[in-house]
Amino acid sequence: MAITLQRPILIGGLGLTASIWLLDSLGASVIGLGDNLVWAIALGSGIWWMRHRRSPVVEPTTLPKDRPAVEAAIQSAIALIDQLEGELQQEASAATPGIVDHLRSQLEHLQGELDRSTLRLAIVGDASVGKTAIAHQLTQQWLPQVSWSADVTAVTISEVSSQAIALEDSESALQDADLVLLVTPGDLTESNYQALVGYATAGQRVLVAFNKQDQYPLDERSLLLHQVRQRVAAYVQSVDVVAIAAEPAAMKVRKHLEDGTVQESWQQSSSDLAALTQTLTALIPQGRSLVLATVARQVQQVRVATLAELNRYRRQRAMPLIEQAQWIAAAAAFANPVPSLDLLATAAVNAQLVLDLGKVYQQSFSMEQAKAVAGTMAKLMVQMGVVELSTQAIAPLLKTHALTFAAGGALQGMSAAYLTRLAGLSLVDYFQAQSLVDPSDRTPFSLQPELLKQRLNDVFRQMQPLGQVRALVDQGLRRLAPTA
Ligand SMILES: Nc1nc2c(ncn2[C@@H]2O[C@H](COP(=O)(O)OP(=O)(O)O)[C@@H](O)[C@H]2O)c(=O)[nH]1
Ligand SMILES: [Mg+2]
Repeated sequence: MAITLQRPILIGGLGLTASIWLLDSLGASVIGLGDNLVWAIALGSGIWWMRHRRSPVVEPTTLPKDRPAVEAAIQSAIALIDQLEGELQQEASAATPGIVDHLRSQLEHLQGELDRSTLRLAIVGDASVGKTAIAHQLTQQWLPQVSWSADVTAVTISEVSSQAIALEDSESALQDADLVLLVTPGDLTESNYQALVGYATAGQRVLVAFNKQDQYPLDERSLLLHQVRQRVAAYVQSVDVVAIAAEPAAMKVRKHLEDGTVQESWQQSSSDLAALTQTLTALIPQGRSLVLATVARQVQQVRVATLAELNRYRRQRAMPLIEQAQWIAAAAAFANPVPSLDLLATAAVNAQLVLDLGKVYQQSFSMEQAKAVAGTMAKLMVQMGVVELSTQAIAPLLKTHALTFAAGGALQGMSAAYLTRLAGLSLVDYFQAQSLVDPSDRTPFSLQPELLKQRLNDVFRQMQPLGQVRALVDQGLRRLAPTA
């Protein structure tokens, strides 16, 4: 890899007299340092990236409700996939194989789902809470007497155990369900409660069946039901929390006979599902909107998956840009140390990098705006004390190395590299968040300094651990100083 200097603004932005001969003369060692320095910093940012990658993407939109809105959401997701496909064509080898086809076929399937007339009920809960018993009773007692409509012609019932969810991460019977019936034999456990919150916040209609009522004394039952209702009130309406006994245990009955003896026998009481079947029956007329909600939720999932791929790919394109810029900043500041921290910050954030990263994230703005962003970032970094902190962290590490060398601008070089990386990664985060906004809702570019500050703060914290800084300095110096 050779650094080609086609970026006059980049050099100009550094405000240095360093020119092409300098970088040429540093030649091989510059490039060598680049790889190791990048590697050292990447260690830290890699961990940072893994963490961020795993955090769920929460779009600011609420799910569409009626059919035209859901259809519009499908069209918008198609447009996003088109965009992904377009961007991937620039460098097809970087794409996850088959991703575009996969996303498209998912959407096609969902388009067909708009007319689905079979409602899907998933019964969820821990082992032995009575899921099978409930499914059986519903199939026997309830299904035969439901009055179907054009919208809903059938209900499929599937059983999903909590263990299966934990193992599978995404059990499809559960993912596909229009209705989730969570079964509990008492107050909800914490893990059940968290699962419920998950379904509800994803947009699923959740019902709670408080089963095995027969295990509680009559006078306690309504109090217990009230408690469960209270616990889930934020996510589930109280009519959707029902008390049932799917398969009550047989009871011992004592009969006192006339001759004074006592006769004992077992009596099986019949199942009591009335509250549940009543709620389910009332939901049948809402079948269409339940199906639409499922489609909307799944379209959203496709959208999130598309954005994830888009962001993965964009980040892949952004990293070499950051590395190159960080690298040039380091070499320049090393050869021509700037006297003040403010200048160091200015040297580290250059408008060309801002512009290039903006392009990767489809943010259109002018060079003037890019310069303004770079200026704002530099100012923020000084204000936040980031420049001082990173310089302070790097300086003592340099003391253990040859003094003459350390005096020669290594501090500035290392700091410039570190700060460029910080600025670049923060911008990537910032642009990534901006790109979640639907392009049609997007106003012309205007920087939101508060958000940018937040990103800087987050990324700085991720890059801070001393081990990372030390690795950077050690590796960097080994390359910069052949005699050290
Ligand atoms: N006492 C009582 N036991 C029940 C009730 N419903 C189910 N059971 C019993 O709980 C046990 C587990 O039921 P099952 O339906 O297999 O639970 P699953 O593992 O959730 O499918 C069985 O012995 C059932 O007879 C109920 O309402 N009351
Ligand atoms: Mg079972």
